[in-house]
Amino acid sequence: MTQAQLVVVANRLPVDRVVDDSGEPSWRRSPGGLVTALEPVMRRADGAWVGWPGQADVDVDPFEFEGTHLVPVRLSSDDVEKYYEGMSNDTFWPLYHDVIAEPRYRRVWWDAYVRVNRRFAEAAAAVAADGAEVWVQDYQLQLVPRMLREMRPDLTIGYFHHIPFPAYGLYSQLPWRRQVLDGLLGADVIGFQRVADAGNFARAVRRVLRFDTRSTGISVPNPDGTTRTALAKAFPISIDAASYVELAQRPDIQARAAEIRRELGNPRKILLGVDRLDYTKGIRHRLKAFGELLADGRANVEDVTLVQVASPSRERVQAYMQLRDEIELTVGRINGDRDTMGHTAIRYLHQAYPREEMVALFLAADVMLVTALRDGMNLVAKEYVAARVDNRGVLVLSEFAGAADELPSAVRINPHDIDGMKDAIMRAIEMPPAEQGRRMRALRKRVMEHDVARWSRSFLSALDDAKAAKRRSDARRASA
Ligand code: GDG
Repeated sequence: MTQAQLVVVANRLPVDRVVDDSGEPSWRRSPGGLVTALEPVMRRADGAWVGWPGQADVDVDPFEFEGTHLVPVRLSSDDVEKYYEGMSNDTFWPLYHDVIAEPRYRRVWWDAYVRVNRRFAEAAAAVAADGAEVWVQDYQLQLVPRMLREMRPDLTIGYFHHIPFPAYGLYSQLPWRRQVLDGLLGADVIGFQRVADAGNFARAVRRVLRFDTRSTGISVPNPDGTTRTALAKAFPISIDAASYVELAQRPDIQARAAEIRRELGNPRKILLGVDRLDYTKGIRHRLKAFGELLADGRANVEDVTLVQVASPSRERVQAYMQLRDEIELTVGRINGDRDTMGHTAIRYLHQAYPREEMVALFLAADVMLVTALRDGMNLVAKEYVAARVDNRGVLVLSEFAGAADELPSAVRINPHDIDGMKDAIMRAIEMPPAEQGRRMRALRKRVMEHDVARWSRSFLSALDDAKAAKRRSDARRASA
């Protein structure tokens, strides 16, 4: 049985199951940034990755994949419905994104969440070597740190929260607010996207559990009456920036960008939105602003086109079905009112594209619209910036996306302020090349220097420090 020195625990394994023409199933690395960031680390550390393979009711044995030991966790279709679609995506997701949609609190979902979190914790406990480090990812697994600590007190445990942590006034709605904080505090290092998220978490801990917090340290009582300090701090995630540069420099992708412009009828300016179709992303607000600019005559379809890629997401959750209907109604209305035979107002694409096509779109887009109402980070903003090797293009960025903390040279907007957003879009459309260049160079400097490898290094080095501190305190206790 494999015993790993570093174990990643995430809802999904870093691979997708694909079936070739002859019907043979195999595994393909999934494209995400987390996977790219951790791959070299996992190879070096003899790492293991615990996660769901993505299909319900399927048993898969542990297997090796590109230097990583993969440990599949089985989910039944009932688990998927209650733990994943229910508790994770219909309770935690809306609650943690400031109740943009109404969270549903269902006790049967919570029971499934506890049960499935325990299954992940058991799988991690079984594969971790003595004294290993375990890194738990995201809101689907908030109880795993505590469960794992109880099963395996020798481990050093980290947790990273990819989405926002809300203000206490909202968090306090959660019927299981105490259990979730206790679950997270099983970790030695708890990472957040923004300083504000870490602050909200510490405040919730003070209010609900009455533990002392000081700067980034939280005093957590041990079962034996002593206390330990958990670190709760911002570690803003990033992208594999170099790989975007590489794609953006490829002649075939640059040619495709030019072709996209031609296919759209050579508008003077192309605006672009790329999002999972999710109510947190502010797609409706963006459409409203753009629709009004056309109606006011400040922009016209011969001149300006908005390309909106809305990749399919969580299609079995009610709120997402409704959102899709609303967006498609709005797009249909605007296009119906404004299109000409040769030009469209909004080219709406409810599809997922390969990364090459995404980068071609980034290169074709004069203005990138990131109008999230709430977003942990928003990697699309960073991907656009990394792809603009020509130092051109304008990023319009919501102050409610985590990325806004790091990217002050973007054109900043409050997506709730439709007039403000319209002015910002016009400013972006009309921005002179010299100003575009100044801003884009500053944005690129930040993204190129703070890439995802740096993010994982900095989190893992905090985990190493926690491990060293733990060894010292274990030694002290043994000699006392
Ligand atoms: C969560 C948090 C946080 C999208 N459509 C296509 C496609 N994408 C890619 C993007 C980007 C990723 O998916 C989306 O990442 P975001 O960060 O923008 O948003 P979430 O999915 O909500 O991610 C977020 C993130 O976790 C990391 O911590 O930043 O705040 O909500 O990489 O490019 N990629 C391809 N085709 C598509 O159609 N290839």
